[in-house]
Amino acid sequence: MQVSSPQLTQSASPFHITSTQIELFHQQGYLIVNNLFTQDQVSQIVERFDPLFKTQFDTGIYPDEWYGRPGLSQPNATQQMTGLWRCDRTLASFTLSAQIAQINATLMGWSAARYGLDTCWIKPPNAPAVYFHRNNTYTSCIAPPSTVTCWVALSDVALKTGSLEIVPGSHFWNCTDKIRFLHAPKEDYRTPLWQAAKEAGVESPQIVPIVLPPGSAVFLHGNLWRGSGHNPSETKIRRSIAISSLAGHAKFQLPGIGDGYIFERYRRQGSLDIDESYYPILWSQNGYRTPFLADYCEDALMADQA
Ligand SMILES: O=C(O)CCC(=O)C(=O)O
Repeated sequence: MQVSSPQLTQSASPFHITSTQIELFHQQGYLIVNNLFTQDQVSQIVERFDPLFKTQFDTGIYPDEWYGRPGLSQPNATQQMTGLWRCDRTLASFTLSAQIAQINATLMGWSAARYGLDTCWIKPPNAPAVYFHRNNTYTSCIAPPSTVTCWVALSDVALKTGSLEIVPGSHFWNCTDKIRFLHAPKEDYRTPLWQAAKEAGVESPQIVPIVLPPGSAVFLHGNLWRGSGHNPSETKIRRSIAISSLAGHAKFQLPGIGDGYIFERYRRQGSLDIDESYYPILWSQNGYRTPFLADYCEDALMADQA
């Protein structure tokens, strides 16, 4: 196993993605974009986490998935919450932003992108590892079973704070994965990666720790293998937010095909259409955006561009 540094890429405006960046994304399975959020925006997001994990939901709606509850979980447990936009309109103004959906769609060559998942990851000092996995494994009840994630650092992210780790090029691997409970594995958190590499005939996968300052982002192909190590810091909390899109034209697979323990909650009986009330279209080449969004929240990043 080798560990090396990721290739940095720069763009004039973080929201303008060049053809070179798209090419790099397809070759490597990831793309780093610096300064996607301002420090003020990072603070606006981070301020919302404490009330959420204390069960104070702005909209009164509970999240889809929720780990690391103060008073209930181990104090060093990784805090993860998914389905943030339904709980909190400030977070929704970022996670439903057309700007991020446009980058996600552009990298994937989609003419539109809809909401997929929005998740915060908060790793307190001494937080345990997160199993290596592929995000597309969690999307297999959707056609195409394809997602792309904008993972934004909300604190300094580095090996010494339990960095996100990725394996460049692993989005091409012909291998299997299965849905797992990702938190605090008893075995080596890289075990699923070693198994996948073996299946794919890759002898020595190159693991790259992502190093980012707050506000900078890495875009991840849904088939790219990723995980994160334990946070060895005694004082520093590592925080991020992951904003994933599905293709605008995505549908459900026929019932019984694939898995999606969150998506399946929102399947309409008798239809393969994905309901825009739960999975709104956030950006389209033709300008369409699901109408209710205009009343639900601002677009925090659009306002910044104006
Ligand atoms: O931030 C982490 O520690 C894990 C994130 C992750 O695995 C993901 O976004 O898929």
